[in-house]
Amino acid sequence: MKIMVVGGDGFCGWPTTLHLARNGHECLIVDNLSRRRIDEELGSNSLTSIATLTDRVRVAKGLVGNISFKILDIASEYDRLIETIRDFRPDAIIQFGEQRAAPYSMIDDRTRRYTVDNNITGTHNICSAIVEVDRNIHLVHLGTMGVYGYSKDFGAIPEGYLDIEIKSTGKDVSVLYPSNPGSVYHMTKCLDQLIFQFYVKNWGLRVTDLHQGIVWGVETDETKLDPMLVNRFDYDGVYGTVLNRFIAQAANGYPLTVYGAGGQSRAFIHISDTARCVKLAVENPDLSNPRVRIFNQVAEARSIGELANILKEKCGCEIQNVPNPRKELPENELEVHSMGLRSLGFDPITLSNHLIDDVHFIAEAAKSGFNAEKVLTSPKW
Ligand code: NAD
Ligand code: USQ
Repeated sequence: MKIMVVGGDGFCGWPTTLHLARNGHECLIVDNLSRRRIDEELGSNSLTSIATLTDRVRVAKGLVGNISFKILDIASEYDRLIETIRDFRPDAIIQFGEQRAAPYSMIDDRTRRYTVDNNITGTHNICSAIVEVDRNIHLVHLGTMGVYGYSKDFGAIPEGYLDIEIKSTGKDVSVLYPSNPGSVYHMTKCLDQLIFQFYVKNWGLRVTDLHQGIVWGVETDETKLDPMLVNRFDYDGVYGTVLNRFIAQAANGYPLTVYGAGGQSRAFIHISDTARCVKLAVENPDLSNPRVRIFNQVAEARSIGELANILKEKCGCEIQNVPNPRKELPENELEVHSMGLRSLGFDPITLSNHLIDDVHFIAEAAKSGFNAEKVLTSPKW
């Protein structure tokens, strides 16, 4: 298949592109390199030394498969976007290209507005361009578990739609799960859902929205093929996600920064499974589905305190409970359905000592890049 990967230079997009190309797909990465620029703006860095996109793609072409790239901002360069889709004629477009850090979206007025402008306009531009070029292009979008909130108020979290009975008519209906975002970033993913609903209803677009949990891990079978293919590894207080942060902290003798008492439960998935799940979704479009197809892309749910204790037992590190900079439930139960991807063959990797060792090894090897001053940098909201 011909696949356009928007955001293919990022943490999830890069290993996914490699995985698709290694499995015979022709991939075109579209990225505006904004994530690399935000590193400069925040004075933060990937723990691993990532190669330039030009170098990554050159090495990948020789070792992995058919990959090319184009530097393009999908939010502000609509004409170039539509021209690129016309020229490349993809069977599928994968949309990873959004500002994805909740803390970044809550720093100030500028980052709130940037996150909304970038994410909503970019995603809408893709939908609009598909209408003009070819409505059969399958759009696969990376959503988030955060669209649901993280409670069991409506029982276990279903895949996108909630079956309810309307009291006044006694009728059973299925509605989009009530959105409950916890940050401006998560709010943009809720708004994306409405864009998809309308484009599917009005123009019959084919859309799969993958509500992914927190991704952990760094390397995949493909990124390990050459040091130039290494994936980025964020550990700072704005872009680092919790388990990777804890592993980097453990490797550097920094106490694990549990926000509050650690009773928050979240869903997790390993980076290798991100790549596998996206490949399953792309290779299995559902032509007959009259509505947006929504899958929960998660392997397991764990509490933050539980994660910290697993690492404490393994590495003998200390745990430091710090005041929670976020407005979120101090504790919650979480149960998530994920039959959609499993029915396509997803067999999730779950947290294991072996895998933690893998990431810990990289965090140890990249120790010199760890800047302790960048750990507690989250804004408060
Ligand atoms: P990332 O920031 O590492 O990668 C995003 C990429 O998109 C970057 O390379 C960036 O330069 C590019 N980009 C952003 N705006 C763009 C624009 N307007 N035009 C072109 N390129 C643009 O993020 P990630 O961790 O790889 O996440 C990818 C997607 O997966 C995001 O949409 C995110 O919401 C979703 N997701 C991530 C996680 C996670 O734990 N990392 C979990 C759930 C969902
Ligand atoms: N947390 C800590 N200590 C830390 C960092 C975080 O206790 O040092 C806690 C937070 O308070 C939160 C949880 O860990 O309760 C998760 O935080 P996170 O930064 O790992 O994840 P989050 O902000 O939710 O965002 C990440 C990705 C985002 C994706 C989301 C999936 O950055 O792109 O959408 O995970 S989910 O959380 O399932 O909505």
